[in-house]
Order: sequence, then C-alpha cells, then structure tokens
Amino acid sequence: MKRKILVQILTALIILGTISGCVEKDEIMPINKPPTVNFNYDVQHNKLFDGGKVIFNSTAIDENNGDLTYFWDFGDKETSTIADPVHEYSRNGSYTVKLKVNDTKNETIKIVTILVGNIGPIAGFTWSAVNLTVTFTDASSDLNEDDLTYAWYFNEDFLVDNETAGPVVYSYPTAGAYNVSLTVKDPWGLVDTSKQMIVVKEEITN
Ligand SMILES: [Ca+2]
Ligand SMILES: [Ca+2]
Repeated sequence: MKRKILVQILTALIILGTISGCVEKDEIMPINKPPTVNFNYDVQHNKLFDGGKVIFNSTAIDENNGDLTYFWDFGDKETSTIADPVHEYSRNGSYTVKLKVNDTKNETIKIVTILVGNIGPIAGFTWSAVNLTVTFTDASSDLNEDDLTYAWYFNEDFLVDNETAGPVVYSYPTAGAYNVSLTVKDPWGLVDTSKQMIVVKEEITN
C-alpha cells in the first residue's frame, strides 16, 4: 500500500515537472516565425519563337535571421536552389512557378503563374435562338490578352468574317440542325476553332 502511494506521488511529481518544464521552455524559446517570401521576374522572349529566358529575383525576409535555403520549381520539371536564378524555358506556355524558402524550422511557399512567349487563343461561343434567328456571342480567350480576329461559319461552308467578337446575328432560311463554328486567330498566327451543332425551330402559331 505504502509503495503504491509512493508510486502515485512520484508519478504526480513527474507530470508536474513535465508541465512546468514545458511552460519554462515556451517562455525561454522565442517563437520562430516563417520567412516572408516574394519574387519578381522578367520574361525575355520574342513571341515569334518558342521558349524564352526568365530572370527571377527573390526577396525573402526572416525576422529571426534564420539561415535561408531556396527551392524553385519552375513548372517545367526543372528546379533550382539558388536565390536569384535565370531559367531558360524550351517551350512557350503558362507555368506555375513555386518558390519555397526554408529557415530550417519553417517554410513559406510563394506561387505565381507566369506566361512565357505567345500562347494560342481558345475559341468558344454561346448562342440563343428566337424562331429562326440566332444570336451568337463570342466566349473566346487568349492568355496574352491579344486582339483576336474572328471567322464565323453559320452552316459549314457559309463563312462570315468578323474583325470583332460580335455578337453576330444570323437568320436561317429553314428549321433544322446546323454545324456552326468559330475560328479565332491571334496576331502571331495561332488559331483555334470551336464547333457546335445547333438546332433551330420555327415557332408554331395557331
Ligand atoms: Ca524564422
Ligand atoms: Ca496569344
């Protein structure tokens, strides 16, 4: 019995010791804050060619003056561990660049999507019909925000060129299903086409 009480007292003392130890530890150890991370970049490219060089400059500040290490993921399966790398992309594209900065205890990640060179447009459109008259509205996009040219085909071989996005209105001679397409082109010659089969009906009046 005496032994059991002794064990209980010892256990209680150990727990108390551990708790007070933790409190002391927290008071003594300064809280490590993760670094503040940012970067800027300069894309050196000619839109007519594929790929380009990008000069990256990082800014990382750590309040606790931790030893900082850098890890770049350029989004094209290439990486670097230097603070201010210069990276050569072999293809044009939209890349998600991640910079991880570690102060040996905490890590901060900065993610930026960058554009290298010219990226082709994506064609798209919506339509709405009133009887045989259809209004087509452009929904195309270009990541470079290039001005696009438009070519609407209201019924396969019937072409209407448009320099602007529209909306364009076309009245079909008869009810039926029609293959409509929109081809968009950016100033660098990249094109995309969106196709839809639409069905127009005549309103039935009694
Ligand atoms: Ca820190
Ligand atoms: Ca473009």
